[in-house]
Amino acid sequence: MTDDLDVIRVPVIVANCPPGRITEDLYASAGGVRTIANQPNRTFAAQNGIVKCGGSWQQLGEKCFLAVAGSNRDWKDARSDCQTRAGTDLAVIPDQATTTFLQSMLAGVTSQYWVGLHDLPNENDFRWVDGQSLIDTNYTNWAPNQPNNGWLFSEDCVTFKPSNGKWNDAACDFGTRPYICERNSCK
Ligand SMILES: [Ca+2]
Ligand SMILES: [Ca+2]
Repeated sequence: MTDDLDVIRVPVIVANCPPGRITEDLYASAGGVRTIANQPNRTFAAQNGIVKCGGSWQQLGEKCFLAVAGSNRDWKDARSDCQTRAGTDLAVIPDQATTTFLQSMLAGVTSQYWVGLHDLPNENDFRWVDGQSLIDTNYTNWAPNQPNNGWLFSEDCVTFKPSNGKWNDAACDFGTRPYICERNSCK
């Protein structure tokens, strides 16, 4: 046996990422072949820094999105479920291009989906899970008369309505919903 265990194969080229590194999990999900056993945390240099999302994930530029339906959760449990996947959190919608993409990804869907926007620490100071404020992104898409922080319950977590792309603040732990996870396609 003369196999060079450091040789990797280049995954399918479907997106342009900056030169860099990808995780083994992401590499495998992109159709790459694991060549080094028993090193689950090892990262591989991508020869051309290019990788696709893999599985049911949908790609927009350097981002991968996954709509999770059929196992509805409250907001915190939805976020936890996203975070069980490497490098993943609830989706951030920083611009109209992302709104349009998610609308097309969920065309015909009537449910409202949790996304990664909340004002849990400070009322009416909405932040994305990546730390960006709405001033940072300079983009909002609230439904009319939202956010209203509810009536009987405070509303500190935000839903995305695929049919019109609009946001509503909703009670984080009152009722369960489908949700959208996001990760970077290039690690
Ligand atoms: Ca609130
Ligand atoms: Ca509301």
